[in-house]
Amino acid sequence: MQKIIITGALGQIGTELVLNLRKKYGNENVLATDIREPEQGSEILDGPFEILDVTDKDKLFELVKDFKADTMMHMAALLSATAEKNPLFAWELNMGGLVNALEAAREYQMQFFTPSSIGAFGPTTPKDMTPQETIQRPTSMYGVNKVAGELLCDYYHTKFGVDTRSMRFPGLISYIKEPGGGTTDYAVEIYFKAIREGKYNSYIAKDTYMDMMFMDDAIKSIIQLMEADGSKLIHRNAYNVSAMSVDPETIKESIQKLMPEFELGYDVDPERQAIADSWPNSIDTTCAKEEWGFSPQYNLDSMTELMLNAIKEKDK
Ligand code: AKB
Repeated sequence: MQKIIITGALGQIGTELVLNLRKKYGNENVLATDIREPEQGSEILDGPFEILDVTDKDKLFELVKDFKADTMMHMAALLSATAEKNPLFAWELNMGGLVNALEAAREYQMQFFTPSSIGAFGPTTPKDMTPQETIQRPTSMYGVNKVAGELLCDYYHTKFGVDTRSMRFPGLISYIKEPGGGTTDYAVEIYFKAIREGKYNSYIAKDTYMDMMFMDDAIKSIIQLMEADGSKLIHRNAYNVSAMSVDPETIKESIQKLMPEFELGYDVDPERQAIADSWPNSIDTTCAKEEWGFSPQYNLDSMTELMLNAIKEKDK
């Protein structure tokens, strides 16, 4: 990786990915793109930025060519809850954008990364310690997009020799950029509300377990996977990765260790709950560990401490 183009650079993952890659490879070597302008004064503007709608193939090709990119990180997509509200648009954006990005990777011989998700699993998938290779019959549009995306990335690798790599992200927890439109977003909101209001009403029910991971671990994992020896990657599209399996009560207990006064209530949203119910309780990350050394640093309590302190700092 020397010249990297990132789509969806203003999203939850994209924002931190751009900042980290620029630290490592130099500001001028990481081109951030998004469908909208960054806010004035945003750190994203410390390096190159271009407006890009990923369904516009010509513009995408032109940017890759002019920047002489050797790596594409395609992050632009609608998340699960938003995709469910407008499934046809989600298909056009998530699949149309992906195929354009893969075509650019093929044409300009770029290494390629795009995230998959625990959303690629469905209600008939084994729920606990979900294996790397298993039944994938998701019931959400987002899940359909993710499974099709995994297959398409495999196809571009075997058919055209594109160096595609991916992982199935769990809910990602961060304080720099809040997520939007996901099912796992409650696990970020809970920390912000804990600091700002001392209480939170969860739209996900008690006893609904899902995998989560701190954003720093996600970013490190992306770089680690991209730098890994390609000949060792058996399951390149896409690896199960996770750092913890939690329900809202587990996070509450972790917060209460530092803020005993914190209160958690429930106001369950049936749409997002239905998506969560169709996803695994926990996934098995053995293949990622064995094939490229996946090793997350944060557990629930260390992440909770960092999140609460960072949000407090941010609000000062
Ligand atoms: C979502 O909830 O849609 C995402 C995901 C797990 O892919 N955070």
